[in-house]
Amino acid sequence: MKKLLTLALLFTLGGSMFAQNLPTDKNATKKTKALYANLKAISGKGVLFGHQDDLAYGIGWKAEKGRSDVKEVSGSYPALYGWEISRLGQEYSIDSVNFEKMIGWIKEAYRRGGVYTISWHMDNPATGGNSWDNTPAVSTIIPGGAKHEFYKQRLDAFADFLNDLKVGLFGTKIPIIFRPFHEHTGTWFWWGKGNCTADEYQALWRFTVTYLRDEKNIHQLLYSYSTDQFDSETQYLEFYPGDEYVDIIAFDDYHSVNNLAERDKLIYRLKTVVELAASKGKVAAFSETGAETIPVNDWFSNNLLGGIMADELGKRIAYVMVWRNGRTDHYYAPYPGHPSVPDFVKFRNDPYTIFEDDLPNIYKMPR
Ligand code: BMA
Repeated sequence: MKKLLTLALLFTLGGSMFAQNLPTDKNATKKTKALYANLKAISGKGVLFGHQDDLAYGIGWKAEKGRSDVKEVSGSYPALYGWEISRLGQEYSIDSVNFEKMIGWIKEAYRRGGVYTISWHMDNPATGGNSWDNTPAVSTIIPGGAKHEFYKQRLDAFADFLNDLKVGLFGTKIPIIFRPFHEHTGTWFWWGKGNCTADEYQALWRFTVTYLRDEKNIHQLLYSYSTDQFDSETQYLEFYPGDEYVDIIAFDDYHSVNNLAERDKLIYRLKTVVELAASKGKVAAFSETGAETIPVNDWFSNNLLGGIMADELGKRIAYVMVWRNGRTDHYYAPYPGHPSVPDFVKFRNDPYTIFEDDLPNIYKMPR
């Protein structure tokens, strides 16, 4: 409770300084603007903790009401929930999450004050293969490309999905941090480095934002630009589509965080996104990380929080998210009985980490 009150006060103080900073979508909904202002206000005061597919499944269970591995080991749900919409339009996502149920979970946790981010491992539109089929395809879906209409239909399906994410008498739309075409500094996705040019990537990004916002009337999105590892600002910005199209400056990294000898790289990346975000009036984030099967018992307090807290600038990211608890050989958050649980509880109790029950009303504009 004390942690909650302190955070509420800090949000209020921080918010008043930043309330003028709006998302790129001038017609963003009130709640989307409030979420953005609060994410800015939190910079330097705490970091939201997130987990992919948290409510959909965990180790030893699937789609059971109220369950969450994070909650079962720490007492609270995460503050941020990641969801993946690959195969949107079919019944189940690539990770076997039923889309109807996903909508239900998103509404449920929104009512508790949770925050959302959505990624999209989109199938390769040129070949019909999956997102790891890195046959060049971006040029085919940008305006003028042979598959452009097909891509618009994918965005139409996404817009329908977003329009279903509404609650209350007035159909309030749930704000979502949308993180398309992620990890593009890597070569493994069809939109990644080597598989399209920077110009093509930027054209794709700008078309996506413009189409959803101006044609589909979607005003509940914050757009997150999210690279994989990078070692210079030039590399980070190589595919950057422009300040008018990005709200959140982020990166994914499963490497430097798992090799303590590379901590300087992690600090550099955290600092870089924080500095870029500050100079552009945007939010910085560590959009994806984790250690598969958590082989190190103090990973959360040492590798992750230790890395975040190691530098006064680097710690100013707004959130960090670990990946999904998919299988007994592919999980990133502890589950009951896992040897890293005591350390995860320590991480959860650290005054700097924010779980769902530490959140103030993040959808209310700070004064
Ligand atoms: C990857 C793995 C896959 C999953 C994909 C999309 O990192 O977790 O099993 O299908 O993300 O969520």
